[in-house]
Amino acid sequence: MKFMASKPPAPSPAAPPKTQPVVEDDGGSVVLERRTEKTKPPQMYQVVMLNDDYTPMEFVVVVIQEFFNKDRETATQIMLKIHLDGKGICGVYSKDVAATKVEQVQEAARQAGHPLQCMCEPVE
Ligand code: TYC
Repeated sequence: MKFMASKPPAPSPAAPPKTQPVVEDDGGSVVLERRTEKTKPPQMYQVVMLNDDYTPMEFVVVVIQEFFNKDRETATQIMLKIHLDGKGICGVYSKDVAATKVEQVQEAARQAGHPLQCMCEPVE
């Protein structure tokens, strides 16, 4: 007959998920606390377009229609707001989508030879 020199190591208990704190009560039972912290919504980013003295109004309207999916009326209102206030918000998106919109606008402006500028910034 064969005997083991020592007991095989007991499997270590699985670690509890960090989001669900585990508390042991007086009786030694394991109690899962109710989770009070909710998952935060992702940070959103607004694409802000800047005014300049050279880019034609019509070009800005077409860019806003094309890349920000606005109808002509809305695109015209946004363009005029930028023209009058110096800047304006074209749309609000997740970080990656906002960054892509900025690149698309910059590339369209570069190709057309206009100094149109836009950027994305976190929404407060
Ligand atoms: N100010 C420009 C003009 O008078 C028009 C314009 C509007 C340019 C919005 C840029 O983001 C802009 N031709």
